[in-house]
Amino acid sequence: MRSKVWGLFGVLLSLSLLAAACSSSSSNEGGGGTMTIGSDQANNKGSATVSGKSSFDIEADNDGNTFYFKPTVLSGTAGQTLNLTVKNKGTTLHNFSLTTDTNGGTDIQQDGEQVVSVTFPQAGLLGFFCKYHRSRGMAGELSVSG
Ligand SMILES: [Cu+2]
Repeated sequence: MRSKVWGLFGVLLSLSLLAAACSSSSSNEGGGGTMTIGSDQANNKGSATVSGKSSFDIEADNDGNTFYFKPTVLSGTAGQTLNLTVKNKGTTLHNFSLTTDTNGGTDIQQDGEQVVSVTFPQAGLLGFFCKYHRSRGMAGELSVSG
């Protein structure tokens, strides 16, 4: 009798964990841990497919000591241009810089947002980062598949 009750509890627990996993993946795919982007080790907060879109929102954020862009990977098409609205949801000043930028990129004040026009590469990936927290994993990529 006792083991039967615990067995049922285990099934219910597994089901609720499954449900949580499904709901969290609906807004963006994957994420978790870190990933290598060029010379950066980025905190991975998932990916989004932006092919065919002309605008998209991403978060520049920090939770405690974890600094990140969410989603971290934007998958698009070769040469695609995209107006990215970068929203600072964190507790400090953040920045959006492409690795090809030579002008220091764009700062985004706390609770503020900035629209940045980006162009996807012809192949491979183009990295971006926050110049203030790059060494803490605040980086991401514009990725072209195929
Ligand atoms: Cu930052």
